Amino acid sequence: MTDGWIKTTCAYCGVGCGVEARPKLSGELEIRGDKSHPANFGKLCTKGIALGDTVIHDGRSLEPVDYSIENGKPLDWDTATSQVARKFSEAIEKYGSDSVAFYVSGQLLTEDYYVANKLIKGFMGTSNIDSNSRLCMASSVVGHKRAFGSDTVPVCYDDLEQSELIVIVGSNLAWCHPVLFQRLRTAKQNNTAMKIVVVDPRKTDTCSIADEHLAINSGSDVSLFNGLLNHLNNHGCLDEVFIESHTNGFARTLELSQSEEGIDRVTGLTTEQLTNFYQLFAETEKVVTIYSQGVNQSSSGSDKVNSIINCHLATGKIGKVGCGPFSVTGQPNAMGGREVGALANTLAAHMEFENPEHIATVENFWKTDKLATKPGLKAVEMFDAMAEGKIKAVWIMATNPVVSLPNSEKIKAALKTCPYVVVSDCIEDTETTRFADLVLPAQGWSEKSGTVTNSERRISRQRRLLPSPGMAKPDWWIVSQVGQKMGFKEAFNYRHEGEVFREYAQLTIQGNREGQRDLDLIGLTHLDDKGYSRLEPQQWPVKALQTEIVNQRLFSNYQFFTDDKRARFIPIQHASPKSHTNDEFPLLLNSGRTRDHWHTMTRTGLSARLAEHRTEPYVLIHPETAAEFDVENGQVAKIYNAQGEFQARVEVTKNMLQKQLFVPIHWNNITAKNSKPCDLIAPHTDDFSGQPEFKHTPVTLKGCHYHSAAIFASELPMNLNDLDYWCRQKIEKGYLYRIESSLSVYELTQVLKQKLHGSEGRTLSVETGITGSQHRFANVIQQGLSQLVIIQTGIEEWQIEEAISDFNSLFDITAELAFLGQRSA
Ligand SMILES: Nc1nc2c(c(=O)[nH]1)N[C@H]1C(S)=C(S)[C@@H](COP(=O)(O)OP(=O)(O)OC[C@H]3O[C@@H](n4cnc5c(=O)[nH]c(N)nc54)[C@H](O)[C@@H]3O)O[C@H]1N2
Ligand SMILES: Nc1nc2c(c(=O)[nH]1)N[C@H]1C(S)=C(S)[C@@H](COP(=O)(O)OP(=O)(O)OC[C@H]3O[C@@H](n4cnc5c(=O)[nH]c(N)nc54)[C@H](O)[C@@H]3O)O[C@H]1N2
Ligand code: SF4
Ligand SMILES: [Mo]
Repeated sequence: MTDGWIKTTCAYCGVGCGVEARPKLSGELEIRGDKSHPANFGKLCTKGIALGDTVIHDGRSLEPVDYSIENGKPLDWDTATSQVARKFSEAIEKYGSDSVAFYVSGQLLTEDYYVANKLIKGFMGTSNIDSNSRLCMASSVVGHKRAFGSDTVPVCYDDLEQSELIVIVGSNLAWCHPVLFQRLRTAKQNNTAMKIVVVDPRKTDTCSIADEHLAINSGSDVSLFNGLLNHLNNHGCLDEVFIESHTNGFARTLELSQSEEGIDRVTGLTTEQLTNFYQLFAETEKVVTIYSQGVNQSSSGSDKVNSIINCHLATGKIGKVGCGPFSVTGQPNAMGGREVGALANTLAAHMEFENPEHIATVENFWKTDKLATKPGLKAVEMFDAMAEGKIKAVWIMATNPVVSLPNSEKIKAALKTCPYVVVSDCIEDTETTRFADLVLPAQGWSEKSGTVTNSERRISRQRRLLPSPGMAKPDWWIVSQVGQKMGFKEAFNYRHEGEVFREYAQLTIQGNREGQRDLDLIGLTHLDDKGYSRLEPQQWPVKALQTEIVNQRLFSNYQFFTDDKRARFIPIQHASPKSHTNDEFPLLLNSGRTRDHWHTMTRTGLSARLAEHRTEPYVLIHPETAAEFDVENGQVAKIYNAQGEFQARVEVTKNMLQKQLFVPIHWNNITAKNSKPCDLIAPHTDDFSGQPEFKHTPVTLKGCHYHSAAIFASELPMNLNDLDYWCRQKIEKGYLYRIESSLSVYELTQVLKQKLHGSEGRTLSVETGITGSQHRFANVIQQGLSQLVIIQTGIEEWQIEEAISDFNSLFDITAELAFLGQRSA
């Protein structure tokens, strides 16, 4: 921490890169990678590098606002938190504890998460707290608990570099965990014997380092890995000593996998592809299988996870250097949420409802007689119950469910039905805050302070870098205030986040003296304020404060967290996804991520740099499918099914399998017209984990034949919902809208001219230039050119680029007339 550089952790993915930031007098942040951080050793990806672009205050939620009053009434914190306490208490009194719920997020810090879990499970007496991690990691949690008796990620990043074969299943590591991907690429360059196999229906950028890409049919991973288990058995490649000494359930598991039929047909792979992959796995000593949402987000997600773990157990490829199954986490603190236990079906700190001793331990520790003793509603169930009127008060923190949960219409209906909806967010206008009775302004990255845990169980500090705007407060503080006002003064009397962390660390050691549980932070229980403030990254279990970088892998003693300390094989069989294509909806919709955007774009949508990689919602489609459905590259197409519709620009590519479509999850009704995949996705879930099937939706598609197009650059966001198609891109001096319309050029010109007066009536003059079929006009306000519009029958990409640069560079010049004159000359 020299020269004003402050160490913190990236706001985005589960790689958990160390960042150094230096606030400038202007309020901007300089950003660089932290060379001493064991996750990234100084490297950052595009999103990490652009963190400084996103600390601007555009659209921030600045004060608590009561929206039950027309147009919203600003409240002070005391009134706002008293209202939440009163409404939740009233609901509990009248309808019982299970009538209230929290829906939280892997973007909370561990301290926030801990306090929220403590309040609802410990003092409101219900386990109706679930997290967006249900949409993300739940199947892995089930898989781990079934196999290991605990939610343990056994490997560390170092294992990737030491491995000889990396199997990447349902993960676009190159875009979603870019620094880990870079580390892997370097490791492969340094060790030419290292092999990489990618298993994904799509050919992604991750395949750029792969020796083999297995483009399996969507949803067929269990069949692939059951086939592998059989191959290992048939070719004498099992580790029989390991199976015999450290596991249970092998015979039954093998038997069931032997009944797996037609693996080539189910997976769509050739016998040669299968055999090559199976031989490679069998012959290689050190294998890591990385997996992510192509595995988890499936109606057989938990089984996919166990089919992978089964193969690692059968060959003893676990607990050893360079070996193991590796579920990479998505959000910066997905792991922290699992640790504190803020999921509906876990109690706290890796303790479980099924164990009476755990319940007693938590009850004593929290000094409460109100502890919930049974699991609560999982995310999809929670919103179902809400739609049925069973939830009377809900508090949503750091997640945007109207965009990210399946069947958006149903989520909206649920929120409308719920009598009291509180949303804590940093951003004022999200699709979810639009349904809130009360919006609470939360501190965001760079303002908040606490800890996060990355994919390799490494706990790092996020530090405060900048003052928070308006009245924004940390989530743990807001929840604590409500806890105190509900009458639990003592239990929520925290003065700062360090106190919360210490208490959480203490909880991890209760009843854990003999190492009964994997999560043990004894080495952090005595951290004083200075120690917390200076805390360096710590990889759990933390038996003693780590003063140097450690790389620990769990299960190296082959002792698991089951009663008999043996790992469990889970017998499974391939099951088809819950919905199927048919004549009406013959295409399969897959959804996922883009390199430079993050989820619902509330953050990355603020950076012009990040917007450049992908400027518009797109749909990837195979050339033959495009021809069959009569759509062309660059055309806007409509994708639809009985539930909803979606628009995006067509990108024809051989990287897709035939009859499959891929769309990004980022655009939504704030940033585009009808470009939200969850409008189409049904809430089918995995029976064990409750995780939704986001990657397998039957749909169909048709091209849109619009008559006119426009570019609209504007200093301020616009409301264009009356138009057929629009999407928004952040540019340096404002926003760029791409528009397509079924109106004629003339008609669209008239409509868009009306929009010029949108900016608070500050218009000084409107100038129009028409050249040939091109209509061009601008709205001039006081000091600058606030809007620039070009309308034609079609817009070319070069024209857009030119318009952006015109808009950015001419922004400060008052003489727009000269500009327009020049352009039409
Ligand atoms: N740039 C960026 N990075 C992110 C995020 C972001 O929003 N943007 N979000 C973070 C979060 S929260 C998460 S959870 C992670 C997600 O990280 P990933 O899981 O890597 O991302 P996705 O794009 O959702 O899906 C991964 C792949 O699964 C494939 N897939 C679909 N169906 C199947 C199948 O049946 N089998 C197999 N084997 N593969 C299939 C898809 O084609 C896709 O390429 O990313 C994290 N990192
Ligand atoms: N179709 C489809 N849907 C998906 C997925 C998919 O692959 N396909 N993936 C799923 C997965 S894995 C995930 S993780 C989810 C992500 O989905 P969401 O969690 O809904 O997405 P975000 O945009 O990250 O929402 C975070 C919100 O919290 C706010 N926020 C940020 N920091 C803070 C903070 O410190 N405090 C508070 N109170 N608010 C904060 C942000 O402004 C934003 O509004 O999407 C899921 N939905
Ligand atoms: S890899 Fe993930 S944690 Fe690292 S800089 Fe990129 S987004 Fe941030
Ligand atoms: Mo996620």
